[in-house]
Amino acid sequence: MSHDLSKMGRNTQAIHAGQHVDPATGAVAPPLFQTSTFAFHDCAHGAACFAGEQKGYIYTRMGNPTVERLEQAVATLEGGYGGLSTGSGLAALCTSIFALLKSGDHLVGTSSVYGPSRMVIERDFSRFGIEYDFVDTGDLDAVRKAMRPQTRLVFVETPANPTIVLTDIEAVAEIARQNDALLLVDNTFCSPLLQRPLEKGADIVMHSMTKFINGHTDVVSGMIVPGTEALYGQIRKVHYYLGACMDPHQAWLVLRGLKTLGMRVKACQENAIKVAEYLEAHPKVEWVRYPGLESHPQHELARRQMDGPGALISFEIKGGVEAGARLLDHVELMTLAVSLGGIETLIQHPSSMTHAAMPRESRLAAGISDGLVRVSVGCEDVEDLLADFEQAMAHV
Ligand code: LCS
Repeated sequence: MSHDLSKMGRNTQAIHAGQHVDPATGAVAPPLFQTSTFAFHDCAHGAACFAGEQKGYIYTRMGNPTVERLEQAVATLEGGYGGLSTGSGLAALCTSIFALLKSGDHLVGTSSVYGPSRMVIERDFSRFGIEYDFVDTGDLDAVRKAMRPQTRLVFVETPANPTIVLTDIEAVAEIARQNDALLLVDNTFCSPLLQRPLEKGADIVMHSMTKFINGHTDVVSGMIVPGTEALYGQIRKVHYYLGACMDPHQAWLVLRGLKTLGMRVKACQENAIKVAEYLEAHPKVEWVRYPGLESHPQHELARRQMDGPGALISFEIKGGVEAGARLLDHVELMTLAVSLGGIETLIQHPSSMTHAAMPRESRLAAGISDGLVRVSVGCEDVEDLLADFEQAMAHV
């Protein structure tokens, strides 16, 4: 093959990166190697594979051809050195932290991240002596102030779940570099179609591929994409042993979803812009937070850093929690469910659902108000979504 996919468009990459016609059969779709182990030709071959002297598959936790296709595809889309797939997005985060930090190290994180991502650091990694501060990483002074001599990792989610606060990746990468710390960006809300943190100076990108990359609400999965060979090697060593690996069938399904990432992101984003405008103009809505609206305080940063405002919107209904619950209890086409980034529109209430495990005080300090409602806009016909909002709003 003479073409260089790294120089091609994102849609082309989503369809072709990591893919090739199967040499044994000519199959165009990726073969599913649903096997836990691989036979060696003889003892010498087995020993050479284990010694790393010969390329060969050994055991699926250590590598599998179907999983590798997905790793190559996402790494190409992110412009990274390689991909390390995991059984979930949280496994991608935990594997990264486990590989990069040690007792006594300090982590600075975005205060409004997916609730369990924060809880696992505060509650569990802290048991191993890892210290942390969660701050509004959209405020660069807050990031600078939180840095300590022991800070080795800055963990940013942008746009943040569920506040849709943005973090300037380039600026935070510089702060991290000056402190000899690494920058890990959770790119789940954007997917590589809309944001490529490694190009902006991040060291590692992670995804919950449960969301946009798979896109069909039928798989839980994650991916780590280190920017350099050294970081890839450091995390891969831990990835082998931690056991947070991906099953080949998961990978096969995500490969299938990934091919339509470009058109899905485009379609749900077009819908989201209209839904955000509808909500902003609605007399029963207190406020709307969406990077595509001029009212977003970081609208300019969104234009600079992202290739589009995405499909996640947060808003609050006048009357707070009770009024919001009336809206959520009356949606018909939209589904009251957690998760995001799928083809169907999902709507949920973070303070009683995705972020319920966070103490109320930290939640409020992170900007997650009691009445905040989050919607992940899907690919339905937008008129039908607006009609559903209109009928549900009538109950508020
Ligand atoms: N990172 C972000 C930004 C997420 O939104 C999630 C899950 C994760 C990581 C964890 O990924 P998982 O292990 O679930 O694949 N976010 C969810 C949410 O907002 N609702 O339900 C799950």
